[in-house]
Amino acid sequence: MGELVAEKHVQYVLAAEKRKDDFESVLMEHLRMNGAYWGLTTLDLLGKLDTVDVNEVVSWVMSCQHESGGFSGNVGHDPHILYTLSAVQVLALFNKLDIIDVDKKACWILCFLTIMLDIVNLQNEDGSFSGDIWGEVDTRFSYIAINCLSILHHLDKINVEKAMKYILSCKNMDGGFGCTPGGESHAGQIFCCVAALAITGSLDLVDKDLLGWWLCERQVKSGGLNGRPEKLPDVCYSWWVLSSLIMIDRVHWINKEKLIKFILDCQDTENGGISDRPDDAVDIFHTYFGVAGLSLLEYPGVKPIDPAYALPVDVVNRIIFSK
Ligand code: GRG
Ligand code: ZN
Repeated sequence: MGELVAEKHVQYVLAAEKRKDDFESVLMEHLRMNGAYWGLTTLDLLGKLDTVDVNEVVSWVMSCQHESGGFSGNVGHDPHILYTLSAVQVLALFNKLDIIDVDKKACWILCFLTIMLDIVNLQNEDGSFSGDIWGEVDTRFSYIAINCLSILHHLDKINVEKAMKYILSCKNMDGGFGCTPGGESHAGQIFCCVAALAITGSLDLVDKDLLGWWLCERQVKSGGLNGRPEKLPDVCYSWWVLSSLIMIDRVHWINKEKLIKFILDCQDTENGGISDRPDDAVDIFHTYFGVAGLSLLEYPGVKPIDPAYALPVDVVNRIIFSK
């Protein structure tokens, strides 16, 4: 079995941050905030976050905040909860959620209060969450709201009971969850629902054996995981499926060695980066979820990541559990 070419992946991520005009960067322009979270978390998991200019990143993140409190994917774009979580996660990585600078104290408090208010306003009467003012509802947005508010220590500002009730209304007979009630079970949505339940301490509401069975059935012959039956395996499901299995304590139901091999086989060992499947083109999204998957698999040299918050364990301990 090959090895993780960690240093090559660090170089790949650092180069991706700088590229602005190639094909992939143009496609990524509107979701650069997500890209920043994927790239910077990869660097942190590989112990290389200190190679980045903190002030430059933090001031760019703040330049994407809107009056509503929410963040956009890049300067000049519309805000959406998808980017607000990435922005909060990047600030968390750099330990910028604590007010250290006394002069800017009032400004930071205001910034975090507006983020909190923006998210609270996105909760609907039935407990679900919309992603922005246009109103689309999805269990992804429930997870994002709950993760963000937990990081900001403001979970008490929403109706958590209704939020959990809505998530449970998206549970299917097969044990999985969809994006809205009646929606097909999909590993990505399952991660969102299980992580939201984990953060609010509600995992006892899940049938762990039934869901665990559905999730471990996602492992195919090559060792990789797919997102639903009859689909191709993809490195990013090493995150969506594995984190869910860990949260419900059923990770021993899959073959970890075979999954490690599948992820390592998706590396570009020459230029760095990880792809969705062996021999495909690499990208920053799959590089992050490949490394994060290896972190969940306790691969040597990769820092541990928290399966619910999707942040390194030391960051979560500092923010959530030290207060
Ligand atoms: C902080 C980790 C983190 C997440 C934030 C945005 C979000 C919350 C979660 C997304 C969950 C999700 C729906 C993931 C799935 C992504 C994916 C690979 C979609 C592709 O779906 P299909 O149906 O592909 O096109 P398949 O694999 O089914 O063929
Ligand atoms: Zn993928």
